[in-house]
Formats: sequence, structure tokens, C-alpha cells
Amino acid sequence: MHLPRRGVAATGAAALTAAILIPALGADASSSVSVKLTDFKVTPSVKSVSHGKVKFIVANKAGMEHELVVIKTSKKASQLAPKGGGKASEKGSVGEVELAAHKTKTLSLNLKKGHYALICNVGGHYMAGMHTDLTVK
Ligand SMILES: [Cu+2]
Repeated sequence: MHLPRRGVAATGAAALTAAILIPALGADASSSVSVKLTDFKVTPSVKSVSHGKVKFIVANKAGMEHELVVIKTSKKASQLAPKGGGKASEKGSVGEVELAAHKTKTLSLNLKKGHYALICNVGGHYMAGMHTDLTVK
């Protein structure tokens, strides 16, 4: 873009203001998702969330250790393990949190738009059903 010479100072000031305002707007757009971990399910409070800063409030309601792994993947959450069992692939993981029995923790992530899988990959738990899908839009 070619700017007229006398407009440069004003444009510079406007650009500076925009640079300060944009991160502030991004911070305002944060959202939170409550996730309940039980034997053997992962249950988020919503099925989709806006992109940007997302705070997961993860509550382990069970009497054993569970975890939450957030994975960005085009695959369905139910299709991350090889046929015949074993643990799920955590390829694309963007964050995780481990919780002892009856603990609640938060996990803050900056998420891009796309499809995500929320799983617990403690031995055997994924295969038992601890996985669900989340859309970030
Ligand atoms: Cu688990």
C-alpha cells in the first residue's frame, strides 16, 4: 500500500493503538469448559467452544486416578487406538493434566480452530470409553 507522506504519523499512531487493542480483545474472548471424569467417561459441559484461550476445569469424580489429554486431530476421538486395543495415540497433543482421585485442576490452553479429542490415556481407560470429541470454532 502507498501512503501519502503527510498521513504517515497519524497512520503510525493508529497502528500502534491497534497493536495494543488486539491482544486485549483476544484475552476477553476466553471461555471455559467444565470436564467431568468418571469411570469410564469424559464428559465436557459443551460440545464446542470458541478458539483462543480456553480454560478447562477438570474434575475427577472417581475414586481412582484419571487424566485429561487434549489432542488436535482430524480423527474421531473413538478412533485413536489401533484395532485390538492398547493405548490411544497422543499425536497432536496440545496439553494434559493428571488428577488423583476426587481432585479438580484447571488447564489453560490456546486453541486453534479445528477438531479435538479429549481422552484419558491411563492404561486401559481409553479402551474402556474415556474419550469424547470437542469442536473449536
Ligand atoms: Cu481414566
